[in-house]
Amino acid sequence: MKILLTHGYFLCEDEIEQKILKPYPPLGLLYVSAYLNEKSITHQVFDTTFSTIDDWWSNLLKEKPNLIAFYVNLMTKVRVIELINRIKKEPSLTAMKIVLGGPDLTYNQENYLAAGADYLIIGEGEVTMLELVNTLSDNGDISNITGLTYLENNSIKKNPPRAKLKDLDLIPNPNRAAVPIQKYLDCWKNAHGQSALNVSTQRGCPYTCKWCSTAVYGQSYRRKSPEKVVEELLLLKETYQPDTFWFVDDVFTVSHKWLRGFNDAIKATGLEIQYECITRAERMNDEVIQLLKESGCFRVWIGAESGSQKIIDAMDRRVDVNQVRDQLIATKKAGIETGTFIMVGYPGETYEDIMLTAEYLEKALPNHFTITKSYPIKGTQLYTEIESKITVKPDWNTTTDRQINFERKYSDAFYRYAIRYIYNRVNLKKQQRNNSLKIKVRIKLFISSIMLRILAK
Ligand code: B12
Ligand code: SF4
Repeated sequence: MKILLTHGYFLCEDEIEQKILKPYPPLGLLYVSAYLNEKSITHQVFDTTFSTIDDWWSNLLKEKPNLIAFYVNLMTKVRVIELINRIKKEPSLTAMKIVLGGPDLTYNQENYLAAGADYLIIGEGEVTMLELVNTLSDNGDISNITGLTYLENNSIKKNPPRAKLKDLDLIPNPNRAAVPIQKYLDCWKNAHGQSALNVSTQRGCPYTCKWCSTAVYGQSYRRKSPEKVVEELLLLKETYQPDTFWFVDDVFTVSHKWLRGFNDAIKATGLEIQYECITRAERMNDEVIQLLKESGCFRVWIGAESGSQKIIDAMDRRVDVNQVRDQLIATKKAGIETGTFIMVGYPGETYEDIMLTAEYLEKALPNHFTITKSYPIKGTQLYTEIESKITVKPDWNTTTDRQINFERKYSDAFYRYAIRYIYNRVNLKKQQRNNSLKIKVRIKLFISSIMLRILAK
């Protein structure tokens, strides 16, 4: 059977990312590819990131695989569905089977099948994909493949869930050789002076933040051994020489024991790296900061999402805002760059909560922060909570969950100004600290503050 693995992310079509220019190879897809390779399943990988849709299409018509498998997430859904439609309309591709995998499937299975997919791989993809390919090749019975959903006589057949992989050390490293890694590194280097490569050491997260999707790994926590991770890093250094690494793990410092082991393994091999990671404040302390620094961490993102404890609690984030602030300050003091994430427009959030968020950021003064207007991802607890209050739910096939809107306390304009206001307040504080106060920021803050007060009424 001729198999093609691909995804639907085209950098040339993403105007926002063209400004950010921080692309990463599709790790999940490359894990699946590595596993198929290990089991001697011949296949092709077509990485769309630096390609055009025309090139992708030409390759498809040339190769005419029997089975095409896409990675799909909330954002790439729209493009993947367009590509599926195109395949369905092409007479020479009618026999081709379409498989989907990735985080957006679990809670949208009916929609993806209605959009033309033949098979959905729910959860971790490695073993399910292998079993599907083998079973289809042998004309076998797919009803025994756990983790698989498909249509049978026009009704949906959801096989029982796939058991989670127990030992991550046993799965092969992502098949990075299948994608043009150098293009990713060059893109980073040209735009930022430093290249970066993504690495995963952990699967699952034991926490319960209501807006976060746990569709693939559930509330689990599994990890590669520190030695295996260091082995992968050494190989990547040797093969690609990236300047930095980004650990895509949900909570990098969740296990202090693991972190000590990681630090020891790095020292034992003499590996020198610089890396960036994400974690939670209550999994930080002075020892952790020291371990991060020693092992090469140059930037850590610690999320609070809000400066108001009331909103943090409403999110079930399970962290104390003062602890987040203190850990951001302590980490920066130790010489590690800090970053944090902010969300506005969460249900229950008021003007006063937004003021608390601005105050919290002024005190914590992270080097970087992002602000998002909260949106409900299907399958999350937030989605369930706001479902009856949805005001805008555009056509599923052509829009993403980011475009779903729900009844909030204030208008859309209020949240736009809230975002500007928070940025302006933090910028002003930073300028005050650096004695480089610019009148422009004061004016911007004044305007956004007045607008916010008017719109809050
Ligand atoms: C790194 C990351 C990013 C990076 C992506 C870089 C890259 N190219 O990898 C950046 C920062 C760009 C990013 C952006 C966004 N992200 Co993001 N991201 C992640 C994160 C933290 C790790 C992804 C990862 O590498 N995981 C490790 C791999 C091994 O896991 P995996 O991809 O799930 O793969 C497994 C299965 O899904 C399956 N599988 C995967 N691919 C395939 C392919 C086939 C053919 C098959 C059969 C199976 C299969 O098998 C794999 C191995 O078992 C995840 C959370 C997480 N912990 O996974 C969120 C996550 C994927 N992101 C999410 C979101 C919402 C976004 C954004 C929409 C955020 C935003 N507001 O802009 C954007 C979308 C960007 C885009 N255009 O696609 C959500 C997706 C929810 C959903 N329903 O789709 C997640 C799950 C976060 C969350 N917990 O809510 N993200
Ligand atoms: S936001 Fe982070 S800590 Fe919370 S559940 Fe998601 S991955 Fe876990």
